[in-house]
Amino acid sequence: MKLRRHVLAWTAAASAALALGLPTAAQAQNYKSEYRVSLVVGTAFPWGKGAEIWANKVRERTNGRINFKLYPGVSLIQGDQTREFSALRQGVIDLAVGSTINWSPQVKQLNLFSLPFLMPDYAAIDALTQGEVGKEIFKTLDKAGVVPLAWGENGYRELTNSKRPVRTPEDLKGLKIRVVGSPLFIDTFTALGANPTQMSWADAQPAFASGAVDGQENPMSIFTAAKLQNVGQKNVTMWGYVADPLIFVVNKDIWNSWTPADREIVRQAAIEAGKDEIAIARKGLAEPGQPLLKDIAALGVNIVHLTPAEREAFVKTTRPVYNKWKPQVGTDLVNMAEKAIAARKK
Ligand code: X2X
Repeated sequence: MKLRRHVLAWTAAASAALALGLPTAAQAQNYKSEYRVSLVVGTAFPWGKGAEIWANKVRERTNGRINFKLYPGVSLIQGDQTREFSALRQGVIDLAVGSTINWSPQVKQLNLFSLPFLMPDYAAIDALTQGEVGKEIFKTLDKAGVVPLAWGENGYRELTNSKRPVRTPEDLKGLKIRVVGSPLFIDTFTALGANPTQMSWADAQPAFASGAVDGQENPMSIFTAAKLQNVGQKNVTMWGYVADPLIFVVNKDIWNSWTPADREIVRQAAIEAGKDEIAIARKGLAEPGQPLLKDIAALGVNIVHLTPAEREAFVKTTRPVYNKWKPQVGTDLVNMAEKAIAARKK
C-alpha cells in the first residue's frame, strides 16, 4: 500500500513536471554536465561575445541545467575550421556559432553570401538572413543534419595587405592573399590577378607576421581585435565585396536529448544573442562616418575608400566568377536572393 502511494505521488510529480515543461529526474540525468560550443574567435571579438551572451542566457534561464562551454580557435578540431560542420554533425562538437564560409565546403548553398558583390549594404544582408532566403537555408541545414536556431554576423570582409594601397584590380596583381574555406575564394582572387592561398585562421596570423603572405580579407572587427596592423597589414581597401553571417546551431542528438521547454529556451536565447551580436559586429561601421575606421587610421593604417567607378571595376572583373558559381550555389536560391535584395527597404 505504502509503495503504491509512493508510486502514485511520484507519477503525479512527474506529470506535473512534464506539464510545466520541466525535466523529470530521469530526463535531467541524460543531460551532460557541459555542452561544447565551437567558434573560430573568442570573446575579444563580436563573434565570441555573441556566443558568450548565448551561454549566459541559457545558463540563467535553465537554472544551470544546461551549461555551455566555449571552445574558441575551433580547438575541438585542432583549428581546422573547414571541418567544423562535419564535426558538428558527428557529435564531436555539441553546438557552434559558425561562419557560413567555414561550412560552405559541406553545404554548397552557403556560398551564396560569398558571391562577389551580391550584397551592397547591411539592408541587403538583412533582406537575406531575415527573409525567405534565410528560411530556405535553415531548411537546407536541417536536412544536412543539424538544428539551426538563429543568425549572427561576422561582417563585411575588407581587403588588407602589407605592400601597397589597392584601388584597382591591377594593384592586386601578384599579391599573395590568404583566403578561407571555399574554392569560390580562390576563383575570385584568381580573377582579380592576385595569388590566393588557402589557410586556416590559426595559420594565417604567423604567415602575416613572417611576410609569407602579403594580404587577407576579413571584417574590420576582426582586424582590430586581432591587431592586424601589428603584423604588417597597413593597407585597407573598403570594398565590401562579401559578408559572412554567423549561424547558431545545435547537434541533432543533443537537441533531441533536451525537453521541449529547454529547447525553446536555447532557441530564444540564440535569437536574442544573435541580435545583440549583429549590433556589436556593426558598431562603428554601420553608423555615418564609420568611427571605427578613424580609430584604425589613428594606428597608422592607410584606408582606401573606393569611388563608385573604382568599385565597379572590381565588380566587373569578378562577374564571371559570380556567374560560374550561381548554378553551384543553386540558381533558384540565388534568384530568390537577388529579388529580395532588389526589394529591400534601405
Ligand atoms: O578565418 C577567417 O577569416 C574568419 C575568422 O573570418 C572565419 O572563420 C571565416
